Amino acid sequence: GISFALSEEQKSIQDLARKFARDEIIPVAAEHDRTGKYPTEVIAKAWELGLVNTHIDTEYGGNGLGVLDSAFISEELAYGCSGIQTAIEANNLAEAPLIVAGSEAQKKKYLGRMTEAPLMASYGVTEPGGGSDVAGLKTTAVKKGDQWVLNGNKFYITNAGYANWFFVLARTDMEANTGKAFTGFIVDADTPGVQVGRKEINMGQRASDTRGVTFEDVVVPDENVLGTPGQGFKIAMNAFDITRPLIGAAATGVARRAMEEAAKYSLERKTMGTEIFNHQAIAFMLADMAMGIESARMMVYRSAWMRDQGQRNTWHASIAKALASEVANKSAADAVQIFGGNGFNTDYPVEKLMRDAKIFQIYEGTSQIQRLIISRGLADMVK
Ligand code: CO8
Ligand code: FAD
Repeated sequence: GISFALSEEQKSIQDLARKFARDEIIPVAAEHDRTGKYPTEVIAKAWELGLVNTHIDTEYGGNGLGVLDSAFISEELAYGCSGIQTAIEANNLAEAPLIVAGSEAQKKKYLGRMTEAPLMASYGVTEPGGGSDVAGLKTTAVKKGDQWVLNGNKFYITNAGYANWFFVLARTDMEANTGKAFTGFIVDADTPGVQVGRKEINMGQRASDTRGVTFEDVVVPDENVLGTPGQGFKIAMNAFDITRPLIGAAATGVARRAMEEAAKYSLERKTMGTEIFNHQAIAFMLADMAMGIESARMMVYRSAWMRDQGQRNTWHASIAKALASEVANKSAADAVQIFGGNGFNTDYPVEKLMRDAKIFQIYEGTSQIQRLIISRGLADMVK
């Protein structure tokens, strides 16, 4: 039957991540946001505690956590700073295609490596020409003997400046339909021909590292093909079934932070002879935040749990991701409103939350793309 209770182990994972956010992330978050400095030290400490690369199986040196367990961590880390959390989460995304389709040898080599040192990895799908239309990607890989030669440009790749290896999606068949036209590759970052661009200056989540990557005649051995040639699109999509619930969890963390900061402020700030919390217009904004957060978290848990049970969760993951990212944006914008002029000021915590929240509606599939998946699923249900 249904249980909403967390096990003792789940509570301790959540507590560990919550304490880490409080002690190690929150004190440095504003500085990383201001300077854009990559949070190498924070990530190394999180890695020591097992808060990075959470899905890697014990067989390869990891903790083998499920998606639900990872969601507890994502919410807490993002509560501290979603820029730092995104840098950490991007490893999970890069590793997801290997978890979905990697061979024993690939997992041992590339996932094993991530558990031996605090390395970073990147998921390279989006290109300058477009990210929503994955079927329209232009990067190519051509087979030459027992090797592949990759050419193309990827853009907005998280962790690219620090990645030890990349998951890269490339077109390998010009004629085949989408489901068979692409292949996924693992590409070592130090392979000749891999060129990483400058760090992009983003509106929010500024601790995270986003760059373009160029592949010019990059030679990749056959053994680095994920699954079989032609399976790449499905592998890339299947990876999102693992990570979209986690984006939802992170967005929930940002929304919760906004709610708590705004609630505390509203109980201190006075106007017209009373705390602003006592003006119903303010209290109801807070109530809306609570409604959104509780609902978003339930969808995150449900979609994560489904994946852990081996059920297809694509539809639920899209609902969780879209809902939570919209709750985060509304909550952060309302928190700024509740802080008044102080909300607009960088000495207070909520303007950062508003800037950070926006990306949740864009990366890992925009809100429009999630609605495309949700509405298509709905059509299938009633057909
Ligand atoms: N699992 C398995 N197979 C799938 C899945 C899935 N989830 N989804 C689709 N497929 C299969 C289909 O069944 C179909 O198979 P077949 O050909 O056998 O029928 C085939 O794949 C093609 O599917 P579609 O017909 O649905 O393909 P479309 O071209 O219509 O495209 C989408 C579908 C939904 C529009 C897809 O292109 C999409 O999801 N676009 C958004 C891309 C996206 O999310 N990009 C994110 C990039 S990564 C990123 O942003 C990282 C952010 C920061 C990282 C850090 C973490 C915090
Ligand atoms: P476009 O696809 O050009 O979309 C433009 C607008 O049109 C959007 O509003 C979109 O919703 C809408 N639209 C497009 N198609 C449709 C449609 N069919 N129906 C309705 N509306 C539509 N990518 C990676 O591969 N790896 C990463 O690590 C990564 N990290 C990122 C980090 C950051 C900070 C950013 C900004 C992006 C990152 N991305 C990454 C890329 C991200 O996934 C894409 O930006 C996103 O998927 C949208 O693609 P696009 O920017 O090309 O927008």
